[in-house]
Amino acid sequence: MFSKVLVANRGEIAVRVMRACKELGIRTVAVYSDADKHSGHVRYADEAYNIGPARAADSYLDHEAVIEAGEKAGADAVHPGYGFLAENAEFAAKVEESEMTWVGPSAAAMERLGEKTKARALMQKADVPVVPGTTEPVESAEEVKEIADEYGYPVAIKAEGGGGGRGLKVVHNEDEVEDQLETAQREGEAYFDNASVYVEKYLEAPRHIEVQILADKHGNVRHLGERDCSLQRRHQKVIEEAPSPALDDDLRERIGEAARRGVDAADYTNAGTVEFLVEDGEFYFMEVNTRIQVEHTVTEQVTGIDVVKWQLRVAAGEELAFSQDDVEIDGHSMEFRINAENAANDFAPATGGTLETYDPPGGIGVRMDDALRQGDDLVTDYDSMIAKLIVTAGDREECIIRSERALEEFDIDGFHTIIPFHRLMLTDETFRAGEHTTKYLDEELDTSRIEQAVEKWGLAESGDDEEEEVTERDFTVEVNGKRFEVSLEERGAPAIPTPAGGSSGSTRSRPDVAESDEEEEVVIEGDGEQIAAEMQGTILSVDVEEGDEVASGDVVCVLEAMKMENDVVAERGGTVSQILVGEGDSVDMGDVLVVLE
Ligand code: MV4
Repeated sequence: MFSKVLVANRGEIAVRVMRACKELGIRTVAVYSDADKHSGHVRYADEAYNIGPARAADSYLDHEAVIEAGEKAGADAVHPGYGFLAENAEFAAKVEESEMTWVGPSAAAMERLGEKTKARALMQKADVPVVPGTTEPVESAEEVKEIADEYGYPVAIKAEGGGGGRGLKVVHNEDEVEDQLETAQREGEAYFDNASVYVEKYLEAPRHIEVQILADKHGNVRHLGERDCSLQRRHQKVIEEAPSPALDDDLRERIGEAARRGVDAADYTNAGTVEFLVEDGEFYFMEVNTRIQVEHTVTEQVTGIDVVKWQLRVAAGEELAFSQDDVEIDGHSMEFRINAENAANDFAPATGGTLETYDPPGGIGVRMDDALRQGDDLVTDYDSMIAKLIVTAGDREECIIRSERALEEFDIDGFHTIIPFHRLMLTDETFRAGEHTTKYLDEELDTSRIEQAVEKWGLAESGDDEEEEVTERDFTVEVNGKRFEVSLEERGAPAIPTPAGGSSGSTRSRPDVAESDEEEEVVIEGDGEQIAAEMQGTILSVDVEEGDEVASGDVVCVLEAMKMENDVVAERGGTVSQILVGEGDSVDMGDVLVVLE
């Protein structure tokens, strides 16, 4: 086994990998950009190396910087996580050529499966059903039309290098062929440096089903069942689950075996995912992801198999210690991506903020994969996913109820997250019935329901948050022995100075609230008369100055409360020694306004 692994990633997946390393007795090396100096994966690692500026291209994507850090640290392997360099065959080859081991499929296997038409041809040969279409790139509109005539419209034109919906164009009739072909080629060139495209029959409302694979270097290939990732928004997965509510045991068995066969034929090692589209009881190969995926967690939950640990073991040459029959799917698991986005504003990512509160859920069936803690600043240079909540239970129904409970417990403050959206989904009939397809969120869900969900479960918003200063105070009160949490909001007024001394017993209590910088501590001196507000209100005028002599009954200031002007008068009289308020100030009942001596 390795003794030291460099994790070429950040955030939750870097911590996830390091946790597996720790359990295997492997020391861990983090790499980080300037933006991640204080990030969770850096804190977690045994040692950490700065590999460059915030921009990913200058740090996490810099092949030489990552390899150099590994060499400096004396690491004997590199784990890429997901994203960044994880599916970069060129980088994998560079690691293979170094002293270090690449924890992933060989660069050659990545290349075999990276190009979509090659992968389709390979799968077809291994008797894995592929979407009807071409296994050779197409070049002309005429070719596209011929294929469409054979299978019927709509057809999809897809970029060879494609992924994540980019370079995917749907053609509904002959008139659209020319434009869409050109667009797909242009996008392929722009995003993947590859203008080559191919054509498939377009399935109108498929489900996205993917199968987790593990393969060792001794010829053993196992599948760990499927995940259902049909709940996607603009090609971003939102909730993933295992097993799929849309498969019966027969289809489940056939799809798992097909994935296993396909990967076997590709001479593939390490972890991988075979993606399928499923429609009308038929399944079709789509592509292979040659990396650990975000949603691997739900597979781990229902199989009890630690996929990341096995990635490390098979990379080190160990043999898979379980047979296909040993793999049993037990219970149900869902993963909720906790993205720092405002679902009510078209899922706009947060542009900054601090985790004022981070209080994740716990208890039975709850797993948190994250890399942050309360007080951290949000790093916005990369993706918006800050954590994953994984909930596991005996069956799907219990999993939904447990997820509602866990999401209700989840307390995050400082920026928006999509927790309200998740809570909406758990009440959504289509999702609860497991009937959603890949077009559900983009084409069918009524977006006003998202706004309502954010209103109901989102950040407590201060009405007009641009202009108004809102001071919030939380109190715990007991009434007849029953506990109540009381939250008071003070709007539109500057914060009130706190009389820190105050012997009269009338100074108000102030629990831990964030004090604004301008606020000064006020110390009441002497033991003369303290004139306090008898009710909460606003100071209309202050009618005395320091040093003034006042007699019993003299007005010292005017307090507006409940739309009435109230004279605040001296009781005993004396010399004004301190004035603690000014015109326009808001005061609470009991606040000391003027002190006499
Ligand atoms: C398709 C398809 C329907 N028919 N191919 C989208 C991302 C890319 N990797 C493949 N995608 C699709 N390919 C055929 N022949 C529908 C999609 C698709 C989709 C697939 C999985 C999950 C969500 C999706 C959302 C829209 C379209």
